[in-house]
Amino acid sequence: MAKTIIVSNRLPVKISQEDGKFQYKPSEGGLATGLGSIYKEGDNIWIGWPGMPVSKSEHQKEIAKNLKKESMKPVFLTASEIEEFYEGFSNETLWPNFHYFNQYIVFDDDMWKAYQKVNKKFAKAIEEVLEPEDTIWIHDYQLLLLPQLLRQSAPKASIGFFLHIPFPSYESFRLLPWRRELLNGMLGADFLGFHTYDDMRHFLSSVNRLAGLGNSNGQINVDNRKVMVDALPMGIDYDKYAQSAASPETLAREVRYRTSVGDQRLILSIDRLDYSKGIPQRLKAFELFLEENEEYRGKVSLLMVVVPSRDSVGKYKELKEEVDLLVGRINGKHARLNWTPIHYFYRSFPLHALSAFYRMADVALVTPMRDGMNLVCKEFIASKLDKKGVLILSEMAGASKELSDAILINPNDMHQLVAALKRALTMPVKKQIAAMTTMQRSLQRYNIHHWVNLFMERLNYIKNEQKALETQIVDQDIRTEIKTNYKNAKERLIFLDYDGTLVGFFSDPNDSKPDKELKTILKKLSDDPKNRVVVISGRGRETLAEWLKDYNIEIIAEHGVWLKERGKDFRTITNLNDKWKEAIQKVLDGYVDRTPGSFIEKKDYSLVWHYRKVETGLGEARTRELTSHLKYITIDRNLKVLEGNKVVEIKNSEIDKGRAASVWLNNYPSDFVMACGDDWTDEDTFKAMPGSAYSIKVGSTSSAARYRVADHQEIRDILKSLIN
Ligand code: GDG
Repeated sequence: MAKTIIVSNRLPVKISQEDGKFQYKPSEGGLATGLGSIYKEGDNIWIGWPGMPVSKSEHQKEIAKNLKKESMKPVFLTASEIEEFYEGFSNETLWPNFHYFNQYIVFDDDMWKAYQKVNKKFAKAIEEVLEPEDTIWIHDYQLLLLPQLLRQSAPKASIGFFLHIPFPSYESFRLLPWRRELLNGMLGADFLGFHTYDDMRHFLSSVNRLAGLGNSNGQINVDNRKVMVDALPMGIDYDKYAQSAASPETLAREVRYRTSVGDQRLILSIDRLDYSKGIPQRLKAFELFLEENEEYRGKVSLLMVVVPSRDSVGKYKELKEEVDLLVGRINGKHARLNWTPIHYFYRSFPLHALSAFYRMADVALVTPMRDGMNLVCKEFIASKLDKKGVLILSEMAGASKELSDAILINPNDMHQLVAALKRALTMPVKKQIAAMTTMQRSLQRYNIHHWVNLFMERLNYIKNEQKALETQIVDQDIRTEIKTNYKNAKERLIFLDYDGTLVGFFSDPNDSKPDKELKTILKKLSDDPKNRVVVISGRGRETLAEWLKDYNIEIIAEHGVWLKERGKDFRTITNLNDKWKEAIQKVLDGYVDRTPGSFIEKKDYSLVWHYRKVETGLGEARTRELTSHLKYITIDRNLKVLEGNKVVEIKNSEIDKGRAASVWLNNYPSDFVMACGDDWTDEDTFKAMPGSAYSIKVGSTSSAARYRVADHQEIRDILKSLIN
């Protein structure tokens, strides 16, 4: 039976050694709870590092055996791998880069090598259990190369990837010497999920710039495989936090803690020790708040939990020292015998203690400089059973996109933060309840289970799309069928689009004249007296007439404006008018003035704005502007505006390739009809074809054609098989 394989750097288990014996404790992380319902089912399995170096092979065997019972499979890392792959490349290169702390990046080839090596190690561990129908869900920045490694060994596998931290803008990502390899690694997945739309668009922009691949509604065509990218904000196990907040153990703790803290109003802050979380900035803001608002001294305390993390990495050690100093300084300066400004804990607490803190807090102060999502703020909201309390949230956290009812702040703006604290502490209860109610509703709905289901649903969706495209592929059987029907036919009609179908794309469109191979194909095909070969293109009639003059070929030019039947001159399909061209040309001239590298192509009944030589991104932005501009000025002129491959074309509405092709279909009844094309203008041709025709689309976007091939070379191969 097909199974699901979850892969993350860490397994959802904490292993410790007591008196030589290994102890296993499930970890309480959000991901572990969310995926718990999946990985424990049937043959499903979670693969990852067990969190400690284990060098002895008998220990490894014992741990593997015990974890197997819990549906887990360990990947053991050596001490140097932990240092170079995990602490090194993952946490000293990728982490700072993805969180825009570029001054902290360590560029080190050995760490990169270790990263590659460990990703391969993970790939091997997966391959040991992987079967063809399995689904693999890979998590996070430590495993960016894994999707592509698995794609190579299992081309048909269903591979999903989720990034838990931000994906940086291209301007940050491009700094990494290994940016292409990393991106290529990720593109091995079928579905890539990010927390926010910003992360998703940053990723798509890097894919565009580094791999030259555009996207349509988040779908990218990677080596003829459809890859989907989407924003899928991770939720929390809402009920777990709500229930924990109501539990007797939590209530008992709250009473105890209250007695110790006294009658203070409480501001709560909980994070892992990390420079991305903005802990020093938060402390300084609290200090400034006390200095500017004397009346709150003795009345408000900051309860700050910092969970130890990555303390063997240099920057984290420095941060720890900075935080210790700041807390010491502020407490030293402001404390009174009966009041401690900051209750600071550098350790972790059990869930019930956290729940008690969440319940007690009047204000949660969540102010990361950058955060992929941030779950703490969501847990705070879920724990507020009486709906009283205020969340101050950094706009740099992914969660801010969902929690717009919080007080949103820029963590670099100290004065805004101080003002936010004042606002939170004076907010009327009614307002607190209103904001909390809205946020709770949203978090209840978009909870962790919803997130897991949606991820799986999206991955299945794109896999099914891929399969649907595959069923139409021109395989050997279809080739044979085409060939047999071709041979048996008495009259044949063959429509061939030119660019993208008979030739590939060149940076200069004048380079795409027929080459030697194409010349031979066109010659043989058009010399056969049973054949009528029609080249049906968007190009101007002069170019086509010149390039095809040596063959017995008929022509449809300018997407159907000009028709040339055998032995006759070019004629237009109807009485077309071109009076509109002057006014539209003026508009286009304005865009050429503002867009270096772009130019206008003038055809008899259409105008084309080309931007293939324009800076990536700028051309696309101008296209959006131009098409919305044209929408208004073409409305009463009977024109249509069409976007193509780095072009925008304006032409009369009554023109399309399908109408032109129908002229041949009506005049020359045939018992073999074939039409080949690659872009949306060819869709009109495909739609005009009779049901028995062989309509063949080049490429993997959706199409009305019956069949599809990967590239123009395959079209040539099919044509060659017919004429030889
Ligand atoms: C990464 C991304 C993204 C904290 N102290 C204790 C404790 N915690 C738990 C919290 C929360 C979790 O740790 C922290 O999660 P965050 O989301 O806030 O931050 P990261 O660890 O940096 O997580 C982040 C996340 O991945 C998920 O995609 O949101 O942006 O950086 O659940 O409750 N748990 C216990 N004791 C503590 O003292 N038991």
